Amino acid sequence: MEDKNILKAVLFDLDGVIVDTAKYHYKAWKWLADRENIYFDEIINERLKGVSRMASLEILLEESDKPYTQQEKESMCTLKNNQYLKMIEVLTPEDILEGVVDFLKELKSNGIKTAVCSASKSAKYIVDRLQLNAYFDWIVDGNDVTRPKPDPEVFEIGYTKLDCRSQESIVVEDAFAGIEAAQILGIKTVGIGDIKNLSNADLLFKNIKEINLNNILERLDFFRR
Ligand code: B16
Ligand code: MG
Repeated sequence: MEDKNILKAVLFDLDGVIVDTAKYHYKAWKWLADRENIYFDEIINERLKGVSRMASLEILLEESDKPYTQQEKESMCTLKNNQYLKMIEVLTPEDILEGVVDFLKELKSNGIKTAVCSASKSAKYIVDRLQLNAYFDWIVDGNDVTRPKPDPEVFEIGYTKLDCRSQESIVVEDAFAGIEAAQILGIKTVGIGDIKNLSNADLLFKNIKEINLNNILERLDFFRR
């Protein structure tokens, strides 16, 4: 029997899906923007979700007329990241978003592999702080990829490391750029968040608490093993 409709892998974005580090990214970028006298708000911040640190800075600098050298941009990224790293020192397993552990347990007990596929260079550190290592078969982070989302590289590495194919996988994402990346590979997508930011997702939930295998498999055209 052709098994292409059997779900074998779930690829999770990290920030905004497993843990709300997005709020710390926002605070750290806002701190940098204020320091440089650049206008920055939550609407602009939405475009930063899922994209790399340097690509985020480039978006933030669209509001500035001042030309910055590459070296200045790199030190701005370092300054922002240092702020961010200080903020995430406080993360504990209590910060795991509600519903995440239940869903991960359900996937494990159904023999479905899992990976974190994050643009963040701090993804491994964050998974450690959340004590979630045992639930993931692989972690792909911002150090493993050369091209940021919406390039699909991070997800391509993810399903390959899990020994699966794109059509046997789904992606769970909170960012428009991440959904776009998955769809380039033909991976079905589950968006977490608001329709106004995630109109491109195949299925959409307000939060991960609402997800379980029953309410995604059939709607994404997968069969149980
Ligand atoms: P860092 P994700 C992404 O993580 C964030 O959503 C995005 O806002 C951030 O710029 C990017 O990681 C890089 O993070 O500066 O820590 O390397 O959503 O792909 O898990
Ligand atoms: Mg995210």
